[in-house]
Order: sequence, then C-alpha cells, then structure tokens
Amino acid sequence: MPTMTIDDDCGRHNRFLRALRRQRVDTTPVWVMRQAGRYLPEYRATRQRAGSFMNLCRSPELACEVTLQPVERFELDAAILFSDILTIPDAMGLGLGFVEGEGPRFARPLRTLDAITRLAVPDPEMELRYVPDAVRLIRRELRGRVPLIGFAGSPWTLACYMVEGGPSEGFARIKKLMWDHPEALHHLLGVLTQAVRAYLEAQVRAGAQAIMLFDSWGGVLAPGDYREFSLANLCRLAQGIDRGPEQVPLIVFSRGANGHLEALSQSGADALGIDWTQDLGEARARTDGRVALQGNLDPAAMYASPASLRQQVDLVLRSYGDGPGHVFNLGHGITPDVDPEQMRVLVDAVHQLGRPRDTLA
Ligand code: 1CP
Repeated sequence: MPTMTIDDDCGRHNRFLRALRRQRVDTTPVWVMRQAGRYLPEYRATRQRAGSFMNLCRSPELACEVTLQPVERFELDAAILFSDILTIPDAMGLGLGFVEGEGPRFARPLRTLDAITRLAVPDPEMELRYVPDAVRLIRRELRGRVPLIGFAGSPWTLACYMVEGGPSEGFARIKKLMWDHPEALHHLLGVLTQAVRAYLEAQVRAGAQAIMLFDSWGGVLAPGDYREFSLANLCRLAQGIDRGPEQVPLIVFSRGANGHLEALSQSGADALGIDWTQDLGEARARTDGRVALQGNLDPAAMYASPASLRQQVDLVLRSYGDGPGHVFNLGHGITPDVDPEQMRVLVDAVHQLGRPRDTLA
C-alpha cells in the first residue's frame, strides 16, 4: 500500500475537521464567524432578492446560495449553514422579525410566567424543516470541497432574546426572572435544551459535519449564575446530543466566559471558541490539551492595513504555539463595513504563516 503523506490527507477539504480532532494538518484551517454576510456585495444582492432576512433563512435555495458565496470567493476551510440562532424561538411562536439596522425583534416576547409554561418543543422536521432541507442542499452543492458547520444558540442565549424581546444592554428582564422566579427560568431553559438538542440532531442527520453552540451572552452572568443557568445546559447538550455514526465534533463558544475555560473543556465539547480578550496560549495551558481551540483575532483588526492585519494574524498563531488543535477565526463575527479584500489577506496570511515549522521552507 502506498504511504500517505500529510499533504495527501490534509487539503482544504478536511484540515478543519482534523484540527478539531487535534490531528496533524498541513496548515492552520480558517473560517470566520458571519462569513456570509453584509460585507459581501453578493450577499446584499441575494438578501435584497429575498425581500427579508427570514425569507432568506426559510428558502433552502437562497440559504444555500449565500452559504457558498464566501467559500467560492476565498480559500476558507469550512462553510457555515446560513441561518440564525433565533429560528427556534420563531418556531415556538414568538414571531421573529428583523428591523433594518436594529437587529432581531420578537412580536410576542415572553412577558408572563404563563407564556413560559405554555411553550412546546418544536419538531425540527416540521416547523423547522427548512433548516435540515438547507443542510442537505448545501452538502450536495459543496461537493466535498469543505466541511459544513451546523449551529444553534445556547439555551441561555435564546432565553435572553425571548425574554428581552431583542438585543439588550443590561439584561434586566431576564435577570429579574432568574432571581425572582428561578424555577420558571429553569423550566424555560429545559424546554430550550430539548429544542436545541433535537434541532442539532436533525442538522447532523441531514449532513452537518461539525456543530457549534453559540452562547453569545454567557459572559453577562456572575460566576455562580453562569454555572447554574448557562454552563449546566451546555454540558447537558455536549453530553446528550446524538452526533451520529461519525461522531461529528462539537464547538462551544461561550463569549466572555473566559473565567470558565477549565470547566468548559470538561463539558464534552471537542473545541472551544475563544474571544479576543483571552490569550490563546494561556487558554491552551488552562484547558490542558483536552480540547481544540478556535479563534481569536480581534474583529477590528480587519480595519487595519494589510501589513498590520498579517502581523496580527501572526501574533494569534504564535500565541497558540506549535502543535495541532488550532482553528483560526475572529474572536467574534466579521462586521458589515469591512472591505471584502481584507478577508483574502486574512485567509492567505493564516495559510502561509500557519504551516507547521518543520515544513516551512
Ligand atoms: O442581513 C442582515 O441584515 C441580517 C444580519 C444577520 C446575519 C447575516 C443576522 C441577524 N443573522 C445573520 C446570520 C447568522 N447569525 C449566522 C450565519 C452564519 C455565519 O456565521 O456566516 C450565524 C451563525 C448567526 C448566529 C447569531 N445570530 C448569533 C450568535 C453569534 C453572535 O453573533 O454572537 C446571534 C447572537 C444572533 C442574533 C442576531 N441575528 C442577527 C443579528 C444582527 C443578531 C445579533 C443581535 C444582537 O446584537 O444581539
């Protein structure tokens, strides 16, 4: 049998999944949160054709089109399903709408304990059917070029939006619920945990090759509250989701929860997303090689000159250090007014500078 070299096995088609499994790669894989989005003119054109953001999400053909746009334009190492974390609350009857320039708004936010007790777990093959349909179509159109990431919001983060009604500054409503009626919040989080689990399992069955949980608002909680209301359900999901015969890897991104990296690395996740306020080398030491790490360039570095951007990429790569287990990403989503050409600078820099030292010419 011919011997396989590292290059045969580690091209663009699988370096992302190999890195998540902490296997050797030819160079550091890179993808970017919100890589399909408003900074791309072709995204804005499709979005306009769709008429609304939710039409875009609900049409498997259009969701597929925008998922592929960044992968076709740049040498990114993964595609991420185009959808939103708020599809689950929408399917639970809260009525999701997007106000231009303001972000998501629910027509019927959870404002009474009664409304919380009435919630039911949506069937991902019924109310959310458009999501597994999009996953199947995207897998077909990707033709194995790069793996596809499926995702969902964490129960805590979904609860924040459902109770606040939209983006929030102080999280006063959800925190009042947490302290005045903890049993009601636990009930809500329990329903959401079941919903997220079923939703991600449907994405895996439809062909998602990695899954990611966005706990975007974990970091707004005090340590004890974080453990009780956010981390506990992340652990339940990490251990409870049926990830199929291939055991697709799970990435958990608990933004701003850097004080909890040790606990997160023992949650059952294969990889942790890291924001840019945390040094990657230190995160690696604290998680002791139990997980891969994904991140963590400051998204504002995309506004720097190409030379400065390359330098910042190099610093992130060096902060991780040698050895496998690093997936390059920004520490949060790419912002809408970034020059798309900066994405090319970023991706090329990661692939050039991210090669293992022993293979550098
Ligand atoms: O076209 C538009 O104007 C809508 C902008 C937009 C986009 C492109 C929204 C509204 N959602 C998305 C897509 C999206 N959302 C993806 C697609 C895949 C990709 O990364 O390319 C993903 C993974 C999300 C996840 C998401 N939605 C999160 C978690 C990640 C994060 O940013 O922390 C959150 C919090 C949301 C809610 C949401 N949806 C949209 C906006 C503007 C927001 C944030 C609202 C806020 O500020 O709280």
